[in-house]
Amino acid sequence: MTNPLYDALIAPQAGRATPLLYLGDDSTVSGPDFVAQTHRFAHALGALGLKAGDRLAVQIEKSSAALALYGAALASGVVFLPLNTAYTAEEVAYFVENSGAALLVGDPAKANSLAAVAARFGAGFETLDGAGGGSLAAGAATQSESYFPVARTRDDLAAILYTSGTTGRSKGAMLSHANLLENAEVLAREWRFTADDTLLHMLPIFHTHGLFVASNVVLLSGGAMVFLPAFKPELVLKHLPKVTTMMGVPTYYTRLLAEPAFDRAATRHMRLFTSGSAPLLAETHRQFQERTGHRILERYGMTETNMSTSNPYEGERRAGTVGFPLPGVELKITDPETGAELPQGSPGMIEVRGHNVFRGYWQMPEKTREELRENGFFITGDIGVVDAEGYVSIVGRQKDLIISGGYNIYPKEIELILDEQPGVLESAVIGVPHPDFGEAVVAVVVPKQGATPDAAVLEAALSGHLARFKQPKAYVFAESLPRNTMGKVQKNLLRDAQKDRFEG
Ligand code: MLC
Ligand code: AMP
Repeated sequence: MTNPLYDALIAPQAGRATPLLYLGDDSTVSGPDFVAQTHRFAHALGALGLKAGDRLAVQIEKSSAALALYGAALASGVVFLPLNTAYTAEEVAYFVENSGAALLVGDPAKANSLAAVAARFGAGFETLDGAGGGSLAAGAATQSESYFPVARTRDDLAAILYTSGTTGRSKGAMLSHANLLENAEVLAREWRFTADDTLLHMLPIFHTHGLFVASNVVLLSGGAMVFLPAFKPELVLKHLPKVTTMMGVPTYYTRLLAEPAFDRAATRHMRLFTSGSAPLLAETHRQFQERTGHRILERYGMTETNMSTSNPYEGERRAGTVGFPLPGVELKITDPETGAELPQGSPGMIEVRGHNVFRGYWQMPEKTREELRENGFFITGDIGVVDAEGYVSIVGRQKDLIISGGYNIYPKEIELILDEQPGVLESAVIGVPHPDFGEAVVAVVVPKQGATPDAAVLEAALSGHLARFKQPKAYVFAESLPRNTMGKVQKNLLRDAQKDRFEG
């Protein structure tokens, strides 16, 4: 009996002699303890009635227990569905309903609102806090630390990660054991991860980057992690001497460059810094090298595809590019209108095919057909170009998407709520350059005739519905929205008009 991800990521930790996790309070978690906790959670999930294939939605703080719960889902064949801790109860409700989750695990601090959400959709509810306490942990404490993992095939689902849709409704990307395992294997090999590595892990573990790229690669290669709840530049400086590698979104690196102590001496023993989830400015790449002597390795991926391209470990890491397609990944540039392949050097739609490409959107066959071709190529929505040497650059996006500090924000979701507010005729939400977040959300609002909607009132109206990071950082009032002859709002004109708003 086999269970591909459990066998590769979790089981081997039982045999390790050195700590797996170094935590922020200077305590450690050994490999055998991590496996024991994983097993106890797996029993607890079973005791709550979860069976293989059921969905487990979690909105919990990052902790070693949270990682063990992910391991428990893998072990018991339960499909893991992690959610951003910033989501409101209303946002969580959609995911629980859409996925048909059997159980929601939430932070005790939000127990009232989340328990109500779970009850509304017939899911169970348990709690787990950032210190490893809560009802789920209490239920697990008395369970056995031996567990026989449930058999899974490579095609069975391991996780569903929701990614927002351009129509405003999120879609659950179904990821199989093979998707996650093969991508982790390729990344570990390409980036030379071994048991000698310690990764500085400060990313959230509810997205592809922190959970699959960072955690899976380290678990697979037998390395260790300094596992901290969130990114803080001063904690990077504190923990840097203990680690060999770090992964981050571009905001992490621009914030580190603002720290004078982050220099050549502080990073001299590091072997690798990687960046992704959002564009790394060529200027940041250059400054980073000047300050530290290291060239950041930039890679490109998305929820539906895991990682698709990477700059080389050996060879030139070229600023402003995301490198080459990874082994096992085919990438082509096509005409966004016709789907026909374009010649090298022409910008167009990036399409990818390979072991990394997801199995479709959960219970959305039509959406799946729109984006995943029958021949296996996934239409990413990113516009790219391939140079003569094969380096891929992302030069734009066809999807109406804002990436702020590495989080994706879909304008439509915000516009739909703004348009319902009293005094608002219509709105257009755009992303404009921001020195810290890369892009920041700006709402352009057209008042109804005679009305004078107030930014503070609009902000208050959004706050019950949307996570704080999605809410506009500025409101602009306009008499009308620019439209082309087809009646489509010309967001590029709005972006041009607002492009210097946050830049110094
Ligand atoms: C926090 N805030 C943000 C924000 N993060 N606003 C816009 N964009 C963001 N990303 C807001 C909060 O709502 C709050 O608002 C204020 O900033 C301070 O909150 P905070 O929690 O103290 O923020 P901070 O710790 O500084 O967080 C910023 C960050 C974090 C960049 C460290 O956002 C982060 O860790 N991002 C990583 C995202 C990530 O892992 N992405 C991977 C996706 S996977 P106020 O107004 O209340 O003060 C993927 C695939 C791939 O894309 O290829 O990897
Ligand atoms: P998500 O849906 O959260 O997985 O985000 C995926 C999107 O992030 C991609 O479609 C890209 O638009 C963007 N992205 C990821 N990595 C990079 C990168 N290195 N450069 C530019 N954009 C990136």
